[in-house]
Amino acid sequence: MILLLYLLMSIVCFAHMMCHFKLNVNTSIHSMPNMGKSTLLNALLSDNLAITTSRPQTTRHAILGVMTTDYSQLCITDTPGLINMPSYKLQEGMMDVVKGAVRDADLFLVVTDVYSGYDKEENEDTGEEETVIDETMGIGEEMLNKLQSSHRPVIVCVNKVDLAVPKEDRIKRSDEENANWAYNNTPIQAIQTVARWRSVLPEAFAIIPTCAQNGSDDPGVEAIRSILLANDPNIDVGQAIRGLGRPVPGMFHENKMLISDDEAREILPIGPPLYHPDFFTDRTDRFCASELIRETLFLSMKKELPYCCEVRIETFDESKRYLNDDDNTKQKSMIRIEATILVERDSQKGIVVGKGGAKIKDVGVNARNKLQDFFGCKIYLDLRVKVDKNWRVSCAL
Ligand SMILES: Nc1nc2c(ncn2[C@@H]2O[C@H](COP(=O)(O)OP(=O)(O)OP(=O)(O)O)[C@@H](O)[C@H]2O)c(=O)[nH]1
Ligand SMILES: [Mg+2]
Repeated sequence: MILLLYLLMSIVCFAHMMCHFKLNVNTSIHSMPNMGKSTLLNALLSDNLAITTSRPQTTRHAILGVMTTDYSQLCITDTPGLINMPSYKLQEGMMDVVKGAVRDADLFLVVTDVYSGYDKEENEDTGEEETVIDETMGIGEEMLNKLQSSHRPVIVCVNKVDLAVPKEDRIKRSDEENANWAYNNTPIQAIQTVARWRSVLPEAFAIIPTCAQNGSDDPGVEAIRSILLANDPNIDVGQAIRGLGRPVPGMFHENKMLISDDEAREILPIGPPLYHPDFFTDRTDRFCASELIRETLFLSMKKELPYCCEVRIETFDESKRYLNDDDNTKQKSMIRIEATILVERDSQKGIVVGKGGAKIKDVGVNARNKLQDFFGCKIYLDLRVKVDKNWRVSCAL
């Protein structure tokens, strides 16, 4: 009887929410690898859903993050970085993931950095490497054509604006101070990059400098979030834009320096919510656990570890995971995870295991801490390393 009542109440609540719902914004994030897509996803959602490392091609899957407010549901899909010429099956699979996300999106977020749009090329006469302009802004002709012809709204994030601060000044400041300096002084690098994006995407709704690394309170991140949530009467898009400091010419279409709530609302599609308000991601806990271990591996091994590794979760035992709120139960709550790190060669196994097992032990400790933070309970973690020449073939995206 109680269960029936609970069910009935849930249905009524959900139906009530549906009636008041105006928007369901389905947006996907694209760029070349390492520009900060996953960092931006996390900052927009104020959560650490997607792993981020300084290695290109960290993200291998489409990762959906959902944020539901009283007025909208924001569905943001992080995608793998674009690879113009995929050279093996895993990369081909990653690019299929990108194509799927492009097909489904109502709105595109393109993440680029303040130095995008330049390439290195060898001068045929001198043999020296020189910087040349890349007309496709680093995202390749195919993606650029798609953005130009899709008739769907595009927001470009000119990320890593903190790096536009002149080198000699950068060293003396924190990341946040660097970003604030850049917002208030509009360095030439940011002005040029915004202008170049405006010339290739004249219809882009907004081209906004961001420092996604500074998290959800970064003024650039807040400006983008306010546009995506413009349906909320408590959101003031103009105020969020003003928080960016001095306006950069070309930031908005039709030479505007500011946009209103109504203009932002116009680009947002109207529709019922796709997910229950409690829904946060389409990725399972097993997937998140394997990604967090992979992130720890990448961060602790730096360059000596090749890309050719994967983490497979063998056991994810939640029988002692209690989702109860009282402190006593929380303390007893535990998840038992057994995972295998797959590498392609014996030599790679040696690197991951380290001298006397020191490296894998280190990775285990760091990964366990991350997993404990993420799942909010104790973690028992058993890590093994195995050589599997074909893991890339057997790994399903
Ligand atoms: N300086 C600076 N670094 C940033 C910023 N945003 C992200 N990064 C760093 O850039 C690196 C790449 O970030 P990711 O979010 O993993 O990049 P990505 O585009 O998702 O990369 P792939 O998944 O490989 O395509 C990480 O080391 C981030 O910490 C930023 O605003 N400023
Ligand atoms: Mg990523």
